[in-house]
Parts: sequence; structure tokens; C-alpha cells
Amino acid sequence: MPFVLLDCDKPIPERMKHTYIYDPEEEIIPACNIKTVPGDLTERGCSFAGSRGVVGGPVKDVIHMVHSPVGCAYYTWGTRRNLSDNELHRRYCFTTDMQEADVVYGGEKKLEKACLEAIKEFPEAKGIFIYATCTSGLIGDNLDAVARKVEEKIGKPVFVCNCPGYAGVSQSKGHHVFNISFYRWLKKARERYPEKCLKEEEKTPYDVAIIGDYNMDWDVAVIKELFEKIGCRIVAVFTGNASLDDLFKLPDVKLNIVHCQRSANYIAELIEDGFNIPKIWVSLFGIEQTAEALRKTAEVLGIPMDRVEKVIEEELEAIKPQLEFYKSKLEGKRCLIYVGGPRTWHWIRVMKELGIDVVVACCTFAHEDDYEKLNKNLKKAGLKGTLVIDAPNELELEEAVAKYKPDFMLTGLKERYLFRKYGVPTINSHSYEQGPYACFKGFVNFARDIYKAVYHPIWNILKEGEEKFKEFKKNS
Ligand code: CFM
Repeated sequence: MPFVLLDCDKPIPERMKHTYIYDPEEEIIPACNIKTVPGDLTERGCSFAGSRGVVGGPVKDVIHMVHSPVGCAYYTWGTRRNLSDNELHRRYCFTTDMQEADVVYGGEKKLEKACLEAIKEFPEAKGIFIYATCTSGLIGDNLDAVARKVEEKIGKPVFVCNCPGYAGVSQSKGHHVFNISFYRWLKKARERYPEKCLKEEEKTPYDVAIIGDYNMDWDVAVIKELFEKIGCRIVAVFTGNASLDDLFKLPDVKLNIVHCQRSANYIAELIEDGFNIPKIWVSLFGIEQTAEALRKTAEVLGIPMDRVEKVIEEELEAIKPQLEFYKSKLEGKRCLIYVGGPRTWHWIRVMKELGIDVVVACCTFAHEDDYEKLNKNLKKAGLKGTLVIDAPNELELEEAVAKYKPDFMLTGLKERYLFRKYGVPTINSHSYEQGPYACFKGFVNFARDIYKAVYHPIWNILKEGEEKFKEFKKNS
């Protein structure tokens, strides 16, 4: 039976179905994307966070109006490093700052006023995105009605994402709701603003959109550069460093290249059904996966393969010496990966390319298809015995680290301090240490940051300190 009950989970045995040991002979899918069991201190985020923080937030030139008490809107700052090249993005925080009176009497008027004020203050904004939250959802404010009114008054597009924090079991629901609402809205908005769509004569056979990349530390820049090198034209990115005007052109491309297949596959599927535009799934991390992505793209668009191979060769040539060095230093290391979902499986083969085994793999909000991909990549990497935990809590992570002894962890800021205190190096894998990490160029940065973390002199100093302390205790 590959499911395991960790020692810390004895009081909540329901967690057993979320935890398994990978065995290529008996692949299993854990319980996932279901409600958190009471007593399990989950690390998941709310659905609003998934809509505002993950998918909507990176759009750089709209006013992201959060209809909420001020606390929900603080999420604007200091979270994901989805960088952008304009002044408006992430410098400001827009909220209606709902008060008790708004909850009792309704907050629609306040929302309308806030939208009008914001657009007056920031005339450069291309439109407004309004987000529902738990508070506005519970009192039943009609955000769509407000949006219609505001749009009429300002003459710019206004989109509503009705995804209060309680809409689902994790942030993943927020991704889903944003995708489907945006698609439905876009279809109609393209009729209201036909000038924003790509005209027939402006289209090329090599027009593509990158779906599901959020420009962590300028990943989008290296992705764009690489795909342009093989001859693609990136018309839009959903939604890293995206302009709302570009997003209008999403249904005008020839191919959707889907990177994050958890947070954005929904819209790619809708565009495929509604506009007959094909999609491909790719991983844009590491050598093999990035090369596979370029080849797949070229195949669909009819780009000559020798051109692609030449680009791959050139790119590899440029990174080879540095990579060899990092590989020589990291070969044989063991790692734990704990991120949202996709990156856990995106990175298994990437680690293998550096000679590293993934001994523990955890996802915060993965679905069944993520675990299918995770199992597949564990198999491709020739791994067996990897501990997999769905939506781990802190105690489970501590136990996993104690038992599996990884040399480092690819994880986030929440875990950083605790595990560094335990002497385990961590690398910020959500928004990176010093990215970009994507594609060939980014891979060198990724390897460098792992090397820097693992070989940091602090770990030896800590060990020495521990020994001295033991000595001191013995003698005192
Ligand atoms: Fe997609 Fe992401 Fe991820 Fe994600 Fe995230 Fe992220 Fe992630 Mo952090 S969109 S699902 S909600 S790849 S912020 S850029 S790293 S948990 S695995």
C-alpha cells in the first residue's frame, strides 16, 4: 500500500489519503482539491487570492479595484514578483475600504465612486478590473451592474471577477473563476471594442500567445526572446506583464502555448472550443523540456526544424560551461520541492539534469491531472520512493525533512525561516532569488541560486557552532 500515515497525522488519519510513496509499479493519485480536514492547519490560500493575486494581478495597465475591507487589498503589495514595465502596476493599491455601514446598507455606490475617482486620478489606465471578496460576496453587491454603469461613464472596459475568498477550497478555484469569467467577458467586450482586436491584415502565420506565465522576475522576457528566435510573434501573454489591449487579441492567434497548466489551461480550452485555436502544453524550465516546447511549437506552426535545432544548439553552447560547473557541485544532492502544483512536476526533470534527486514532492493545491504529470515525470527521472504530500501542513513538512533529509528545499517564504533554522537551505521558488529561471538562460540562474544556497558558508558556521555548544554544555 503506497499511501502512508505520517506520525504527526495520527490524530487526523484523513491525511493518509493525501500522502504516498511513489512507486512506478503502482502509481496512485492522492486525494486532492478537496476541503481541508478540520484540525489540519492548511497552508492554502483563499480563492480571491487566486483570482486577484495570481491571474488578474499581473495585468499591468488596469486599475485592480478590490471591493473589500482594506485587509484583502493589502495583498497587492510584496507578494509575487511579477514584474512589469510600467509605472502604474503594483505601485498602488485600490480598494473600496468597506466599512460597517457599507456592509449594512450595501457597497455598490461606494464602489462606483471609487472606480470613477481612480480612473480620474490615473487616466493612463486602460480599464478597470473589479474583484469581489468575501464581504462583498456575502452582502450580495451587484458588481456587474456597477461595472456596466462605470464602463458607460468612462468609455473604457470594466471587467468583474466574482470570486469571493470562500468560492472554493483553495486559490486554485480563483484561477478557474478568473479564466472563465474573463473569457466570457472578453468575447462580448471584443464586440464593444473591435478596434482592440487584431485585424486580418495584421495577422501572421506565426502569431502565438503564451498562456499561464506571470513574469516572475522577468521569466516572460527570456521566454519571448527564445520564441522570437525561432520565428514566433508573441501577440499576448496571459497575464505576465500584459497590457489589457494585448489580451483583447488572445483569440486572434494561431496557437496557444500553455505553460502553467493549473491556473490557465481553462482559458486555453475555452479559446480552443470557441475560436478553434489549438493549444499545446509545455514546460519552460530546464534543457530538455524547453527544447521539447520549441519543437512542439515549430511542428504546429510549420517552422523548419533545422532552424529550431540551431537555436537550441546556440543556446546550449552559451550556458554549457556554467551548467557543467553547477552540475559538478550539485550531483548526488537530494531535494524537496514544495510549491503550488505545476512547478513541483515541472522541476523534477530539471533537477535530474543537475544530477539531483527529488526525494519529497509537495503541492499546495494540485488537482488529479497535476499528480498524473507528477507521477509521469518521477518515472521519466527514474525515481522511486519519493514521498508525495498533497497540501502539506507544517508538521508534515518537518517530519518529511527529518526522515528524508533533503540537502535543500525549493519552496516559498513561509517555509524559509523555519527550515533554515533547522539547517536546511531553501530557495525561493515562487518568486525566485535572482531570476529569471525559465528557459535555457534562466536555468543557469536557477542552478546558480541552488548552488549558492547549498554551499553558503553559514551552514558550516552553524555546524561548528553546534559542536562548540555541545562542548560547552559538556564542560559546564
Ligand atoms: Fe501556476 Fe504559477 Fe504554479 Fe500558480 Fe502560485 Fe507561482 Fe506556484 Mo507560487 S500560477 S500554479 S498560484 S506555476 S504563485 S507562478 S510558484 S504557487 S506552482
